[in-house]
Amino acid sequence: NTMLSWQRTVFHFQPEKNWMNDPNGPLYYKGWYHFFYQYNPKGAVWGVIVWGHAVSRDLIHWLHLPLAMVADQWYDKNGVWTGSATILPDGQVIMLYTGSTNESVQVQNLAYPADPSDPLLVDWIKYPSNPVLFPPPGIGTMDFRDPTTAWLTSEGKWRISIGSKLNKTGIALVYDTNDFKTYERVEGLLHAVPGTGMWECIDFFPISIKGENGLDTSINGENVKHVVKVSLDDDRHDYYAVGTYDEKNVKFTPDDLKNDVGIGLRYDYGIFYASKTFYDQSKERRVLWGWIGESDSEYSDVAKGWASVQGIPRTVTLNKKTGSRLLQWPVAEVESLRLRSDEFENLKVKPGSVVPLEIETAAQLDIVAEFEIDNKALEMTSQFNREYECSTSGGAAERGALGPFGLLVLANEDLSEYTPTYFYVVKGSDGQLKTSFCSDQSRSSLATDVGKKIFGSFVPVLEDEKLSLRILVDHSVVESFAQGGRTCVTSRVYPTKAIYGAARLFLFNNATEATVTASVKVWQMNSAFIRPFNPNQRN
Ligand code: DQQ
Repeated sequence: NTMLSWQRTVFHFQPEKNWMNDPNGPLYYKGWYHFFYQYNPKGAVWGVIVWGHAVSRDLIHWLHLPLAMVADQWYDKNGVWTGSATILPDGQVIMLYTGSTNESVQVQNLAYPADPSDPLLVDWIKYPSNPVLFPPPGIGTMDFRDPTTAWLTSEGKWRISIGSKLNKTGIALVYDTNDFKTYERVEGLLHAVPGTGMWECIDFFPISIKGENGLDTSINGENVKHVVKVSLDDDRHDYYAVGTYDEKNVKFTPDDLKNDVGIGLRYDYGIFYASKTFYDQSKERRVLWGWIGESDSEYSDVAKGWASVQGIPRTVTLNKKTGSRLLQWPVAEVESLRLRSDEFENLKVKPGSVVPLEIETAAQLDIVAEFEIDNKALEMTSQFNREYECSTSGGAAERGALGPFGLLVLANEDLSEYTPTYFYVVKGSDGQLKTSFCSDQSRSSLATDVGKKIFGSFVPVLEDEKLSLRILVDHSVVESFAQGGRTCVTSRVYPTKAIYGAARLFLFNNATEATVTASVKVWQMNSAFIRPFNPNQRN
């Protein structure tokens, strides 16, 4: 259906057609990045899921390969569900995934490459004695899924975690194994948080306190903290906490027990789910993949013949300046898509104004911007004793003394469609400034069957820091990062007029008191030409 073809992205990963969901088993092998994903080859809605597969040299330019695994065994007849890769010290690749059996029981299965000498890992073998794990006593047969990448214990065993729930408590079960074929349940739970419900797609990884480099999943010890991420089935968001992993007691303890309630920070305050990291040994970094679903109607998905994209892979580091929080940033390779750029320096944007930025087109952009509020307004503005919340606010239309201001992306000429991504600053009753970073979908489309929520959250801003943001715009995806990636917000928007050459970009300031000074650099982005692999290209 060409009617909706402008919604297709050009540099975010997506299959040629049909439904996609979770990222699966990402890894780097013999010069290639591998990406597997939950895929329904039969249509644009979730169904009997198999594993799609693509490869890339740089995490951006992808080539589609044949399906890696299909639902052809009794133990995965209802779906080859989410799983993770482990690379053993000798280079062997182990894949563990959840199968939904012919009776919809969730079991764990083992698979491995048929030909380890093939850098493309085209063919996969399912271990003949699958399943390797059944739901343990006391655990619901449909509450046992998504094995993590394995990490080594100091005894030299491999350890994995699997998500589940006990009543309303989300839990991370733990198993040890020597050979990935037989497993031993480890007493206790890696982590558990009452009231959070089923934990999907657990991710567990070490993070360096000092360095900027990522760490292999098995690293532990001094100068290392750990991250637990869970995907909450009940509210469809990914939450994490930074904390300490006590190997002996098989226990993760979050640093911030008070504010985090165990697992309170979100990777992304917009649409981003079932995410998973991997350690990229070629560039010594930890890279995060996350599924960006649709927020239009299922009817539209079927009409356009596809659903979902993946976020641009993000490097993940510990935010040294703000403590137990992560920084996420699009992998540097995405910058290879930058074409021509336009720069706008020190523009004064007055309260209540909209300033067009004259650039070629605005449907495929990488935007970097900085904002400063004038000092007089900061001093004069009165204190506020209410917390500002992006999601319950009036969005970009709600005016305060010191916000909102930012950019209108995917806007059309007469502003009947636009998606504001912005800061909103309030002076608290203690005189301190508090900054929120939001993305407002409420006027993003004239269509009526699409999500129009306002997303966002608080972003820590240190003294003397300017407000800074980065936005990747790709037709129907807007991925936004504030303060170097302390707070991230991803939107799906479905403009009907602000498309292709008609899409425009504006600065706006809807504050009542503050003039802001803005500097913006905008790149036109090339397509990543994601396409099927041509065997003649092999080498
Ligand atoms: N998606 C998979 C499950 C996982 C869920 C099924 C999360 O393994 O729990 O497609 O989106």
